[in-house]
Amino acid sequence: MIQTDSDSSKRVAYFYNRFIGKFQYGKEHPMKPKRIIMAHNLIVNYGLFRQMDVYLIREAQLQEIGKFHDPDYIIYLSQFMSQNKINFVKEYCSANNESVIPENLLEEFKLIIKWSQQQKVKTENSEFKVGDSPDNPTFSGLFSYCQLSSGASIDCAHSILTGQADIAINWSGGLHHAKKKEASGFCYINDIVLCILELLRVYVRVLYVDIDCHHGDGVEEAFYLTNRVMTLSFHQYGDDFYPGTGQLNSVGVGVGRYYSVNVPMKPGMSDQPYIEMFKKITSRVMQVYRPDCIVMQCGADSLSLDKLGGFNLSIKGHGACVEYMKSFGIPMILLGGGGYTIQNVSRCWAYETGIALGQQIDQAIPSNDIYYDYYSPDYLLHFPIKQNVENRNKTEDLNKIVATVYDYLSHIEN
Ligand code: TV1
Ligand code: CA
Ligand code: ZN
Repeated sequence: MIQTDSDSSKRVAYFYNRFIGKFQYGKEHPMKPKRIIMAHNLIVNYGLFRQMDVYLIREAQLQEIGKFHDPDYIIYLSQFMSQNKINFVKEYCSANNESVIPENLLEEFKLIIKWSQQQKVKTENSEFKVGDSPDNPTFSGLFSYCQLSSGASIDCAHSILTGQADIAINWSGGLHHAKKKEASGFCYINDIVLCILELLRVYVRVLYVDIDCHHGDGVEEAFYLTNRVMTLSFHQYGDDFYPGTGQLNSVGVGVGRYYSVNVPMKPGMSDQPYIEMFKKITSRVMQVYRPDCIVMQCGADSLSLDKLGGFNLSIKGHGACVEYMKSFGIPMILLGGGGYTIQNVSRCWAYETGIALGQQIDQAIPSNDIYYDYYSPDYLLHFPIKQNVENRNKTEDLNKIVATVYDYLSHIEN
């Protein structure tokens, strides 16, 4: 392990709960929560956990989720927890030959009923379509999964606000497509919006940076009308690539005008041009916006060889973006997101946990890792990127994007 910066004094809070990795969207579904366990195992086996404050993720409560989401939608989703837990309890009771529901679960059910009555939730809900699209299936424990993912992102905000940490990490968060009352793109509850809303209780300006290969539409939409959050997304765009939003000229509305920044790119982006774009844009954003805090969505589907994304970044290139944002020295929250070639996702997030700690972890994957075989044939941290990939972005197109973004940012008053 090599110390890569003189500033090793950054306190890092890391949030984890092994239950998250146990949920399943479905056998064929590209989103695999197991990658969170795999990343965690690397983080443990590389010895990184010893240098961080490791916190157990808790489930966000209904009223916390209600700070952004629609009460009817929350109650609708919560059935996928209750049913699961009721089944669990039934199994538990029959296995133990008992007929009583454990006290804590009973309390939980009572709270849900009480909250839904307070919120005047309609009982007949047909307007929500979760489960209709294969992207957003209903699965056992779905709501618990959402509660854990968002509980961690909310607690990331708290650990920053209380001064307990300089950098807080939740690799199970970053579900940037979820809307106020709609699931989309594998995302049901928007942990990022909930995290930022918590930060806004104290901070005046929050910068959101999204390097997932997809556009961060849910976060952009939530803050489209405000100047207290600047959303900045780098993403693949065109040829019906999901979700189809995030054009260069989507800049925000009203007082939010020019506080949404989009960097749409064609497939094939490799390290050198991507990092150059990233630095040119984020340096100007930092200069004009001067945020109090950065929330970074580190979706790993922008890596080479991803099953869904078409970019061609190496782990070092992806990590260079995280390192660059860290170099501004203001509080930062790192969240996960997409990433569908799971052995590369875990590699990437372990490497970036090292970056948060100012440490460069070894190239050899620790041989005691339970998932060691996933890292064959080389068993190395840095995988070779795809060769002979054409970057379909011309230098002049990229320069034009930078010039346009600079022009938009010039409208922001200092
Ligand atoms: C079940 C089984 C679902 C196999 C979904 C890829 C699947 C996809 C599947 C898939 C798949 C998408 C669309 C189509 C819009 C729909 C976490 C017209 C092999 C943050 C979400 C991408 C990305 C959604 C999420 C996208 C994130 N691509 N196989 N689904 N409809 N949906 O295109 O940004 O990474 O692909
Ligand atoms: Ca993005
Ligand atoms: Zn994505």
